[in-house]
Amino acid sequence: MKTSKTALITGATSGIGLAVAEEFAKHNIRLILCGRRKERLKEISDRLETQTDVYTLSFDIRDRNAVFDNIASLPEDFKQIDILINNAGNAHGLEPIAEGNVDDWEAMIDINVKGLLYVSKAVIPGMTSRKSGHIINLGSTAGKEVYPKGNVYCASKHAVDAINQAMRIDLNEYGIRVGAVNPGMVETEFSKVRFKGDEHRANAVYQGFEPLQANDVAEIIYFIVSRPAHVNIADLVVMSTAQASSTIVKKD
Ligand code: 8X3
Repeated sequence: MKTSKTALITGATSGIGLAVAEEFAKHNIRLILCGRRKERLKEISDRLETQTDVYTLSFDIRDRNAVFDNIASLPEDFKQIDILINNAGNAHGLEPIAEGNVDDWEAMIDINVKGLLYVSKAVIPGMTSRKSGHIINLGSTAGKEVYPKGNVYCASKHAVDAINQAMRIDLNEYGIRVGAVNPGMVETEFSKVRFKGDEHRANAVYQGFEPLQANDVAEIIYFIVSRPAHVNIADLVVMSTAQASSTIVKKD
């Protein structure tokens, strides 16, 4: 008889997703770790298996069939997903709308919006049939306000905000908890991806102030999932103390 809960985490190979996996492992939550990078998944799984049961799924969240096939392939003892952490998401580029790269736009919409929907569509039926479950959608301060050159990234995170609200409404009758965590600037590979590997530009984003670390967000997510069953943290915004909005950051 299974006693601890099972969580599926997307984007588990780095940043907030990895930190959540580590935090959950400490608390003995069983893990299904999803990501594109097989070797990284293997390394992480080898490390966390000393603390909890871990199963890994390697797929590209943009590939609809791969999402459904992989989640359907889960072995019997990992099929019951109690907690879904919709974390996978990226920014690609930071350009004014007139100069934006269409491939970047598509990648952000495909990963941040469509990928999140595919995974949710694959996981939610198990939750509705059991009439229980907890979904946490990783939004962003970029889903609460729009900043210069953020255009499509902000649009994709505003979509996550809308989907989070919609899920909470549509899943209400099943007793499923749904909530979003919307972080501001977190020092991860986020800016390196946004600036296509330009470390200098990426590092500059987090210089001159103390940004959030992935672990700060992971601890909050564990707090959310460990509340009593009648408590649902519906929507949470977290920024470093130095940050007041997307464009106001107190730097040294
Ligand atoms: C990350 C927040 O402001 O760097 O989602 O785009 S921001």
